Amino acid sequence: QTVPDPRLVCPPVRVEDDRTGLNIETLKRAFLDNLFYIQGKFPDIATQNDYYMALAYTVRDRLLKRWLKTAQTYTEQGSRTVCYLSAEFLLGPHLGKNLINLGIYDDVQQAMEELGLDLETLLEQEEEPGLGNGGLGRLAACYLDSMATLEIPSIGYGIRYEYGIFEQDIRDGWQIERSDKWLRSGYPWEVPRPEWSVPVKIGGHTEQYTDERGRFRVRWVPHHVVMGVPHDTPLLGYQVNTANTLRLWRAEAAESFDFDAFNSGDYVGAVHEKMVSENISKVLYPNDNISQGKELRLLQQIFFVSCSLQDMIRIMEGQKIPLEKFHEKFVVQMNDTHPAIAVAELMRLLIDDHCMTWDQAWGITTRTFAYTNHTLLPEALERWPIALFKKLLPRHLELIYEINQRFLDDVRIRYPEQPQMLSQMSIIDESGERYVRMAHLACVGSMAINGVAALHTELLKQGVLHDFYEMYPKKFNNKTNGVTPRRFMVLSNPRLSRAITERIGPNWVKHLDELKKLESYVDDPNFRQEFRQIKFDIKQELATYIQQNYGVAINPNSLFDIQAKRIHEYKRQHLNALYIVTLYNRIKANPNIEITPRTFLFGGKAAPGYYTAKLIIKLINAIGDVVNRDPDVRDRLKVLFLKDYSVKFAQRIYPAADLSEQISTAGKEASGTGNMKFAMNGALTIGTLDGANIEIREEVGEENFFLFGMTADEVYARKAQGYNPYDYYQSNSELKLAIDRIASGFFSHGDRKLFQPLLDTLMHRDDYMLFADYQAYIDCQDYVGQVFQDVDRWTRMTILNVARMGKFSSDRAIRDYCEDFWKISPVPIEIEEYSPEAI
Ligand code: 7GP
Repeated sequence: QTVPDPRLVCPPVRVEDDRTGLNIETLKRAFLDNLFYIQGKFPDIATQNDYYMALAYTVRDRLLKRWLKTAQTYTEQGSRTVCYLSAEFLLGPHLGKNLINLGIYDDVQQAMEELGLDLETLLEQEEEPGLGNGGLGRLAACYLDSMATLEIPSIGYGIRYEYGIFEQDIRDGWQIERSDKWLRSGYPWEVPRPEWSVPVKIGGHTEQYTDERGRFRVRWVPHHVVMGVPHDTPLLGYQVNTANTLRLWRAEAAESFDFDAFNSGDYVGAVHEKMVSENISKVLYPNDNISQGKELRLLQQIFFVSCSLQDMIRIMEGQKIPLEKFHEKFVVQMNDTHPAIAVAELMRLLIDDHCMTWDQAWGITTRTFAYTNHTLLPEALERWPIALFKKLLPRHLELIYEINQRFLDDVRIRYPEQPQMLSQMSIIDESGERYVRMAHLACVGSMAINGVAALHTELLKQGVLHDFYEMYPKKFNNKTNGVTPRRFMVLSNPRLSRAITERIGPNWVKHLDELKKLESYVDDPNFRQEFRQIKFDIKQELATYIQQNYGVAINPNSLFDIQAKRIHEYKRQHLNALYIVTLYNRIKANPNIEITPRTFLFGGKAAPGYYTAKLIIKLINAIGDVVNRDPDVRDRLKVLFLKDYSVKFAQRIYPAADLSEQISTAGKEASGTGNMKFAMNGALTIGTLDGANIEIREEVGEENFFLFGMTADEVYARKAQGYNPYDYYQSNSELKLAIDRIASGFFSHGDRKLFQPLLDTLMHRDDYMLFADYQAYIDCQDYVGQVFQDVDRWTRMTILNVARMGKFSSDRAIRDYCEDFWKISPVPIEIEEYSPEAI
């Protein structure tokens, strides 16, 4: 260890009060200072966005002291660190969350008020970085929040897409997409770090050579090089000093690379190269649970993975830790297979760039990585054509062949009499056109493999990853997902949170199990009344919003029945729609029928290329257009599709729900996380035995959960018997009526063709078995309607749901990962209390 130059040892950080102070006067002064010196505006000409930016910078200043102290502590201690590799981080807005985590929400609200500004309006200004599609990306964001809160050293690594998930508009009932320009008005939360840029090689060929010590080596001569520029965002934990880093890579051209073309006068050619390089981080692929197999997507994967692994090596060099200890310094969690190329890339870095032997490199690699699987859907399993792989990543393909050969030798020893195991387990799919199977690479290269809910992990072991489970049973484990109560309760539902804290104190925010204490208030009439009132007020606010934005009047006393998630056939938004049509049919048959008034709300995006999902959106809107204005309905039913669902909007939706729709075909939804967010906010769930629904029901009690439908086993059994949806259509009169009404053109201005593709699929294939579950769903929904009338019973059920959601905090999930295989413990960050007088 060399002794650092004493002149360069950082003295204790001393910055003036305006950058760190947390009292109201200081906050106001700092805010006005930032308005002047950063936004360059005086109040007369400042926009709401200027005010938002001035406030964001004020808050960012207060994060920086904690962020730098965190980085300094980790560096000094050489702390073991989790690197969370994810192609998506769906963060949502930062400002409100940072105010909560700093503990200054109320003071800032007052400071703004004293300046004549409204905090809510400023919070609304923030454009969220929509750098994810749905569950997988949002889970990554919840986990980063929990890791910071639990003081776990961690770095999130991903891609800084210039365009995140598209903005959704609805025109004539159809989804239309608009590009998301989240960076347009400036993004105050990040710090670019060009000095830590790294080169990433693409294409070309490999050459063998013998080095000066006579060793056999391989050199990769790339076709070109792209630079990755890190952009860092601090992520502060809740009421701790820990602020960890999210490091997102932006692709840039390696400037010096095409000097030849430039000098020979081909300026346009040189600029073209630059454009092609920058394309890599241009746009997020808008697919959830679907792999499209596009070249640019593979480029995105190698790009962020290579940047991140090189960055880890740089960090080790900076801390003077020898590279042999890579797996002691870092554990690298792969969020699905999007980063699975990391297994080959780390091998390449260790062998080609750092001269390790194969065995040494493989020993490190297989102690470093862990793989989380997020889906069983075959269309989401990533495979890359060999030809594409060879064109972009010739060296990685060689390494994968070698990994595979050694792996298949093990398989042969293990199963000498079963040659079919070789083709089944091979990393290379050779059944037709040849592919690299990324899940197989991830399994072979990882020390741990997990699913995201108990059922999902079991199904992985029995199904897609069965052979790997047999071979490496100890690698497999379950980590049921969780969500952060800071964003999805404290921030999004301040009134409920306050009511809870008044009864059981504030500790539940960090120890969600303490919500259990609410159970003793379940019979307290005051608490019940307050609980109901909070829900009512929030529903009324949403009703006002809907009136203003959609011109539809909804009744805040009606049952708010909400399905908010990506649109997907397996999630069965159209089963929900069939219930609506069924209720409508009953009203048309008997306008005086007794029914519980309901407001059906939908939200969610369809992948732009997923035609059926888009048709489901059109169907919901078409039904709404008719039902909402039919006088026979007498406002007892309202149906609305709320456009452009986002994290920000989700925060408004969860607190307003009475009923949460979690109705996927059993065995298809790996976990679900919206199910948790709804229940924490006092919605009851109608759901199948799928994903985490099963565990939610176990926790809240079966009497407090509306269960219906086939189990995963029954789904498989029915399919095996030969499932004929048409039989259900013919034998179930309400189902037939509902389908026939849609087919008749009743909801489509007489157009009988419009929904035919959707109805044909249902009647003749029905892959997701809506018809088989239809009657059970209808009966369960009718029962929900009855229970809702019994206000006391309903309230009791909702309180018990909230009280029993402790398990579903992402803090619990992160603690499980830490104890089970991350083997990381908290590193508290000490900050000497700053006092202005001390200067
Ligand atoms: C999702 C699963 O569909 C959802 O059930 C789960 O809660 C969530 O991950 C978090 O674990 N999967 C995706 O978003 C996805 O795109 C394919 O998976 C890779």
